[in-house]
Amino acid sequence: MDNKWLYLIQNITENTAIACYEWIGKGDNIAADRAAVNIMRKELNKLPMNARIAIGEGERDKAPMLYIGEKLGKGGEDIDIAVDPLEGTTICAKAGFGSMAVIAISSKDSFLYAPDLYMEKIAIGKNFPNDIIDINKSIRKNISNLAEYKNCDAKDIVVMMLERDRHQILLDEIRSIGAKVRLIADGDISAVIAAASSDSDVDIYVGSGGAPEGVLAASALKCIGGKIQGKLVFKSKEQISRANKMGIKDMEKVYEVDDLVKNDVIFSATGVTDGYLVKGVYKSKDKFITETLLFNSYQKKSHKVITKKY
Ligand code: VTB
Repeated sequence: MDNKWLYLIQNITENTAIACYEWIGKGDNIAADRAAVNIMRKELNKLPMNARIAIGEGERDKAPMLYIGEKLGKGGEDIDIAVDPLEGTTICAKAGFGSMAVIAISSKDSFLYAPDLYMEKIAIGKNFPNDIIDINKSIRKNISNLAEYKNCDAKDIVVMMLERDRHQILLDEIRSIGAKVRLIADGDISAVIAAASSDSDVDIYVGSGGAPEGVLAASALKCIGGKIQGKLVFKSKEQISRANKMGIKDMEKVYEVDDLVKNDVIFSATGVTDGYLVKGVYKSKDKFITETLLFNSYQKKSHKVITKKY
């Protein structure tokens, strides 16, 4: 990976966010996602690369997809791409908080090649000892370890999680510990990045969300630091055999950043609607103003880039 890709990728998430602009608050998730996918595919096809979608949108959404295995680009360097053209389609449709256009690129076979399943996740920021979190331990233990290391009370710990029925037991347990829970409607890539960033008050992200979003979040953490552990969630024999065919043998494996993204990576996320990390795209006279998080792992650089485009 080198810097020439940084701005090419930034340009794509910016243009994708701009294409979503007309669908913000229109109540049509599918149209918003389609607009994002179409422009992202068109823009990716202009690049000098021999690229493959390693992490794409899957069957879970039944949305217009950039599908796993799809080939893109004009020819050139072998590259693998992870995309979430519109992370938070419902957020965008409801003009809610925190939708983004997201891409990560890396060398061939760098991203975990996994089917579109759920993944249990736990994530924190950098500069913690390695054993502070353990996805196989109770949430009580994880929060108390974190509080002890931070020299604070468990009641001061801020936990971010998706508001889902499947999280009720986890939520009750966290509340019984007394920690503060910030529930979000969608968008767990942002949530993991927020947990990893020192300029957010979120201490830890927990819960199950999409596995593709887990790989994209790990791409960001590979650049900015922080720790994520993820375990794929299998709900049927069919899902297990599909994963098996994709090379996954250990169904209990705990994936960390370097398992999810093996090599250097570039990550770009442009806000569609205002969120914890970036502002959403807005129009000022005839220009679109966008805010983008642009990270790379080889220089450990993270920028927030504000761009005006016609
Ligand atoms: C999360 C979230 C996404 O899917 O991964 C979630 O980050 C998991 O699926 O924004 P459910 O909605 O079924 O819980 C999204 O909400 C949408 O892709």
